[in-house]
Amino acid sequence: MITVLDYGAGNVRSVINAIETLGYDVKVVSHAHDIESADKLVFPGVGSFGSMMRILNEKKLVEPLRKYLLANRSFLGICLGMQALFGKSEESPNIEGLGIFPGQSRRFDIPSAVPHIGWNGIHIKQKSSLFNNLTGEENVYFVHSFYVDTEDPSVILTSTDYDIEFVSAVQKGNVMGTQFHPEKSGKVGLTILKNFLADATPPAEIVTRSTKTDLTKRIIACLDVRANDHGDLIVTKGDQYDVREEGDVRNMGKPVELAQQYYEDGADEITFLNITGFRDFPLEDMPMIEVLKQTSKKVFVPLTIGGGIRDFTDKDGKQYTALDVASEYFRSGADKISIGSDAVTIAEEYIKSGQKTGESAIEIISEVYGNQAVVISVDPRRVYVMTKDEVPHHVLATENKGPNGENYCWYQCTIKGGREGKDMDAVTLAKTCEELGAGEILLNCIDKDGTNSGFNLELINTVRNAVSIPVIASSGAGKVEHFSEVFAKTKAESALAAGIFHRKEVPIQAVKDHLKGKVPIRS
Ligand code: 1PR
Repeated sequence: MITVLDYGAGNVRSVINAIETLGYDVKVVSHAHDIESADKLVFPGVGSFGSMMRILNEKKLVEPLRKYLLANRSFLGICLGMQALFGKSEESPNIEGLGIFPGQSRRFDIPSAVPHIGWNGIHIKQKSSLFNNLTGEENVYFVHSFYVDTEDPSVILTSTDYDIEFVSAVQKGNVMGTQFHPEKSGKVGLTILKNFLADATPPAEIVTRSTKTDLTKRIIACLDVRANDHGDLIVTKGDQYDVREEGDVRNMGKPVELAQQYYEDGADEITFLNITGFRDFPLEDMPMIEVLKQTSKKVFVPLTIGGGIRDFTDKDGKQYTALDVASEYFRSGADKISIGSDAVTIAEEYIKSGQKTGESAIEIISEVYGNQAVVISVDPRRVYVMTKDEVPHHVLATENKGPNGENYCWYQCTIKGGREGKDMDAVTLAKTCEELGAGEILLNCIDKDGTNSGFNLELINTVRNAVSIPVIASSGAGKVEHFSEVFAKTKAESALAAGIFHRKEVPIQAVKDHLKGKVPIRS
């Protein structure tokens, strides 16, 4: 029996699913005595350092945890669960951690994008059983803005390079912690978890890599999901957001099956977009939640879900907040949520008032679950203009001349799946949402969607250069060369595609094979 400490803040379901997949039963801590009686305790920390410690204090779990750890009993802290082992964090300066190891968590202050999101490698520094059956060259999944800075080098189990070399796992005796997420690191992560759960014997030699580690470029498979006219939830795919073909919603397959297939094929992440979420409220439309639950039992890479994350009042007058929707998504297995339409409204209000209210969905969800959990889905459409100052927006010189010979254009944000254009450009939306606490931008392009003609490089460059959070390039992938092109010509951290994967024109592995040797990639 494995005990999992869930303080109710995020996606603990993935950890439980991973442990159960490995054949173990799970008991979730509900009282202090569950910690005392645990044989093995797994602590997946999610959210912010301050809210984690506040909840642990409220639930009177801090002292039992400290006692457990000081007795050198079997423990694995994941992400924030590892950072909790230290005394404090710059994330919440006035809040004390567990203080088992000396040191504190610091915010990355580096030129590269923060959060550090994606697959990176590790340098192993101790003979730890955690890495049995691995070569030391593997990549594991990270998502964090803070890293631990310890005063005791003997606790460092692994380090990772991301502009600086930072501590990515710690171990002292039976107390271990990983900054990365084994439960989201595919088969490698399951091996690491299994080594912990099975009390594997430490190796005689340390296996380690000779070269620096690199954050790899992520390849993301996207599944646009909606009900068809018979009410079945299906994966669909549009051409410039039009998902109907001869009147019917195009049916590309079943959501859970396709997601599992893309996981097996090597996708670094899976994104579900509930594309009618703007009209079908997700907490009434429970099949999407069920899709997520089923997928997270089988897919051990990060899952993002978007669609319908907004405040809502149902026909009986019951009110739901965007945080309620996001929380349900996280509880059901999502690692990140993506906000589309509502982000534009939030940005408009913030720009108008110049005041952060702390109450918008972006601010609240990033406060509770961390910035890295909040993705903004931008759905822009190109609008041509004759001159640079014809409109009060970010206008760019375009290589694709307009129908009347226009040399300039701006990218207009839309809501409701492209149905409504707004008086805001994509750069302004991305920058404003970053300011409000978003951790990543999913940059679609309606003009490119489904065209197979390549990513919109000028749009991606303009947005990526305007923000310091990671950008996912999306829309237009038609062949493997489009992926090498987007990574060579823009600073996008990842590339997302849908149609070519659904139509089986290009397997994910072919994209990876093509990129190998050109950019860092997870094999
Ligand atoms: O507005 O918060 O409820 O979120 C709705 C979400 O649904 C948004 O993220 C929005 O992008 C998405 N969405 C709404 N309508 C559509 C549609 O297609 N009719 N899909 C839609 C967006 C675009 C991409 C697509 C890429 C790659 N899908 O995600 O997967 O363009 O496609 P390709 O590789 O085939 O070119 P809210």
